[in-house]
Amino acid sequence: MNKNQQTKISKRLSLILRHNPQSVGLSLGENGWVEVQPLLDALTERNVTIDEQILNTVVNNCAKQRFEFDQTKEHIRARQGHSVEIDLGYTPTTPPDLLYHGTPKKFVDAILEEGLKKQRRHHVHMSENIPLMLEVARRRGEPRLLEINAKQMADEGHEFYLTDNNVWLCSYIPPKFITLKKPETLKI
Ligand code: HQG
Repeated sequence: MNKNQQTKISKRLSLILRHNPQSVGLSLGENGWVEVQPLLDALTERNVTIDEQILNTVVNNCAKQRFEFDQTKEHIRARQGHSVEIDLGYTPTTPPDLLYHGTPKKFVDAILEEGLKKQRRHHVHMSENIPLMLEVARRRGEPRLLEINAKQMADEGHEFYLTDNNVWLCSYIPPKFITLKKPETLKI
């Protein structure tokens, strides 16, 4: 299976496991888990050639590690990024002092004014990985980096969650905790 085929399957999995399980006649179970076998059957019925081995390959090779199996390997879910209403069951975790969020230049003014909103997803996504955040920003335009004073936010009672692929989640970030990093300091 080449990279293109893997990307195609990964995108289809994202669609099903984060946004539209009904598109293949499924629904998300508790904490977002879906049974593997019905998922494989549903995809196969829709001419996506996939078996357990291919699914393992896609999940393991995914650079962002978006998906995870449970311990029995009978269930799979997306680790974050959902738009459907689902409780992922994450417990609040103390964040590092600073976190980062990448966004295109065109959104910066609004964000500094209104804060970072989760938009159609469940949470705002942040990371300690600056290059990754810049890559996320680049999806939509000229990248900008926002530094989040996570320690102060946590001290003031905001809750943070950490996924197993090291994405930090939060429901909203008020402007006072956000600093725009100067582009020249990042060599972007
Ligand atoms: C922006 C993908 C204007 C926010 C990515 C972002 C990531 C505002 C966009 C993951 C705003 C929402 C998440 C405000 C926030 N005014 N714009 N007040 N508040 N925004 O896709 O963080 O590959 O929901 O900056 O790679 O870009 O799918 O969030 O630009 O890791 O696994 O509104 O999704 O991961 O966009 O991306 P998104 P995101 P996967």
